[in-house]
Amino acid sequence: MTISRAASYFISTPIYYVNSKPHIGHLYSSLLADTIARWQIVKHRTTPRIILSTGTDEHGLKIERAAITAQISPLEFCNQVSEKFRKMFDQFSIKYTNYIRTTDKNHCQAVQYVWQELLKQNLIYKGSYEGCKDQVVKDESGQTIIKESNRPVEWTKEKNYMFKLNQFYERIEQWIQDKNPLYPIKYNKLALIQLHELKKQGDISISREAKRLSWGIQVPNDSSQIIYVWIDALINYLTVIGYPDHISHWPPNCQIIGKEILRFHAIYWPALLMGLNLELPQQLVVHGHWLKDDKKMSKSVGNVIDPFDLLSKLQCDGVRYCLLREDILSQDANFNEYKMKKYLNAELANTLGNLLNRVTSLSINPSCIYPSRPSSMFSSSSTTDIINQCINLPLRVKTAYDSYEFYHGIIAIMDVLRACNTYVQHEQPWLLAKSTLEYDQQRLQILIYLTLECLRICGILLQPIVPSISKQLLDILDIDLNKRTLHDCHILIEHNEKKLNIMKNERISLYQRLSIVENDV
Ligand code: ME8
Repeated sequence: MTISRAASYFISTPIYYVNSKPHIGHLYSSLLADTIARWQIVKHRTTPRIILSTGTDEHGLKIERAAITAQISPLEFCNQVSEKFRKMFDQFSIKYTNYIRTTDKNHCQAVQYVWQELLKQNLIYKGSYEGCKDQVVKDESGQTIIKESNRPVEWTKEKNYMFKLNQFYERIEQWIQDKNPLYPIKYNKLALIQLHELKKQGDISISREAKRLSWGIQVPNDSSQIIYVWIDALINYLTVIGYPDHISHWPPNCQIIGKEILRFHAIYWPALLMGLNLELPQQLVVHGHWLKDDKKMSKSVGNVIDPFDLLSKLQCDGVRYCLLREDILSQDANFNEYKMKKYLNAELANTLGNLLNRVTSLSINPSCIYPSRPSSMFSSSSTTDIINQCINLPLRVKTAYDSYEFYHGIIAIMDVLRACNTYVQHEQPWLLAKSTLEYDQQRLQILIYLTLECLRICGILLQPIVPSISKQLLDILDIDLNKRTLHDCHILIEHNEKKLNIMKNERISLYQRLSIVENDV
């Protein structure tokens, strides 16, 4: 096995169960990964090679049952739903480099290889599993029932293979304490609590009897057993980088997960990697849940928001903006379409769009020019303020984006754009344009130049969030493709006067205003 170490960045998302169609919760995890990956590109002078993996988790009883209900074969069922996920990612500009399906042949091989390796390390033994195969809840009378079907629980005892998780608890605890690999930081504490709970149970069962569950990957040399779906699923992160033959990048720089799968990623996953003598991920980024009316969005509750429906109303960049505009890392958040539309109107249309429209309008900038840097910059308090805000903005945004708090970055950008709108309003450029005084003309040039500089910087910093709107903006400003990085974000750059890529009289709409009504929720 070889591991190549070119300058690359590997980020993964969970792989999604295909027992239900995609909703915005799934979209969010992959969108977050895509935004982080795009930020790596904006942040670095030389573009790193990005590996962004996402995909679908296709084995297990739930999926077998869903296929029976749909009256098609499990594979046909998986093909159909997996394709919907892929389509969703494509339509929301999620630039994944690897789309993995756990039914892929190379994945099944990788899982069986891992099994053999763990056997060689003497980490797997035959034991028995006692418990319930389904997720259970208590009903109103206090009886334990199966969550999905509401049927009484059937407790089972069967022969299984066990994994020696016991051997790893201490090392995992050490890892969490020393490295704080989970972000937001509070999840390190939670992972330690979960670890202490699990420790009481000792080793874990990692196979199921094939007579109860046939839709899965068989244990090598034992056709009576199927590999536990979570072991199968976690190994996807190895399959995507070419394990076991040639690993193109290891360890992952960042792995995105929803908070409900913390235990699997903070405990089982590092244990497996330790068993394989592989390095542990550098960071696990955990996010909260999208709720609808204070309930977690999920198929079983029936309160899911359909991303395709939203796409037709808000467009790709509109949905991206709304989802990233909300703080969902440290907490859960309600999805509220009315609020989202208000953000879009107030920020993308009225603040960003409006500023560009003003500075390119016929009455202010009739020849549609991006002036060269004026030789003297009047140091009035308003110009100094805009210049200072633009100087400070890149670092503010970098700090926010580096901590995956994209909403903080967006707020900082909008603050500056709003301030710039106020500056324009205050300077009354439509009057300056009519004046014949040299002083007024200079002031107008400064205003146009500063406003376009401000838009250029904001456009660069918005690239990870709204890639197509920022591309449109930077193209209009005629910014070189290789001058769109964080390092190009300093204000007052020198360049020759140039024409904006916009026709006279053309109205620019970076984002169409949306009509909203009060009860449109
Ligand atoms: O757990 N809000 O798959 P899954 C935010 N196959 N994110 C949400 C969400 C919500 N309401 N609902 C789902 C599985 N997600 C396993 C994972 S990984 C090796 C195997 C996101 O289809 C969130 O990232 O239930 C969550 O962890 C993931 O989808 C779970 O998707």
